[in-house]
Amino acid sequence: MAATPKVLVLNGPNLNMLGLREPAVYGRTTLKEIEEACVADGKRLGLAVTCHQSNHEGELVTWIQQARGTAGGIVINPGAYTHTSIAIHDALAAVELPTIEVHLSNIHKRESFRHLSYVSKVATGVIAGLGVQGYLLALLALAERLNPTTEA
Ligand code: CA2
Repeated sequence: MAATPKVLVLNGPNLNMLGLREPAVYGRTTLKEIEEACVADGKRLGLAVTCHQSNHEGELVTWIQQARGTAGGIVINPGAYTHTSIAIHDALAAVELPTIEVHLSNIHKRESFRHLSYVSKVATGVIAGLGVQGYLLALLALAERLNPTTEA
């Protein structure tokens, strides 16, 4: 039997505040609930999901680098680093893993400084504006690539 592919779910700065502040923009679901849903859905889709959150750019870069050779794909919501981080762009480009960029909010409907994403330039796909469902759709997209027999 083939080994279960590993997927890394990364969340960037301030996403640890989910469910605690600004529910009108980011919803009422906490990061812990999102991570639990990712692990459970991952299992259903035949993926071993590991989740991390950091408020530090370098820590996110290290996790991306470590995914090389250990994970089959990455789901990342880089938070505000989406719009600023060439370091995260470069790390994702270097590991060459299928990567789905997720945003809870539709960044294109918001302030113009959120319209540019450095991460989109190296992501396999981008999901924005679907809230928590975005993470689960991202896992489905990776499952179809990593376990070709997967069905929604
Ligand atoms: O829509 C998204 O998922 C974002 O990545 C969220 C980032 C924002 O900078 C991006 O432009 C779009 C911000 C995350 C902040 O999360 C908070 C959650 C609760 C309370 C305050 C901030």
